[in-house]
Amino acid sequence: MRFGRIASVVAVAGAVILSAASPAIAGQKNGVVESGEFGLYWGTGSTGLVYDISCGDGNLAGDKFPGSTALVNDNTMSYRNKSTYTWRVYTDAYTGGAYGTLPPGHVGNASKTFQNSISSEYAEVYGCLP
Ligand SMILES: [Ca+2]
Ligand SMILES: [Ca+2]
Repeated sequence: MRFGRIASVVAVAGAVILSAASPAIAGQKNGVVESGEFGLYWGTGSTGLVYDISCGDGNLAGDKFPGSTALVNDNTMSYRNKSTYTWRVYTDAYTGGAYGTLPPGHVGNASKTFQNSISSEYAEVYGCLP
């Protein structure tokens, strides 16, 4: 009886560790825009595939949407900023071309200049912005 009680305590502890570990799976480029991340969506209205980044990407050329072979560069139509920083998106790589700013919490569609034209993106914070 005594061993039975110990076994059940261990089982409960194991379950707690399992649920605590699941946020560790989270991260950028997992196809889910989580807290602290910025997402570029293939479609308008935050639909379709999403490229989720936590700090920045200087060149989207060659990058693919997570779980897909679709390319990100010049191929996104909407945004979701789930970080506490303003993000900048650029029409060329490495902060080139036109740029737009997207405040924390912003969800919306790209304006005409940025539709299927974004090639780099950065969080407006020291250590991310070049
Ligand atoms: Ca993510
Ligand atoms: Ca890249």
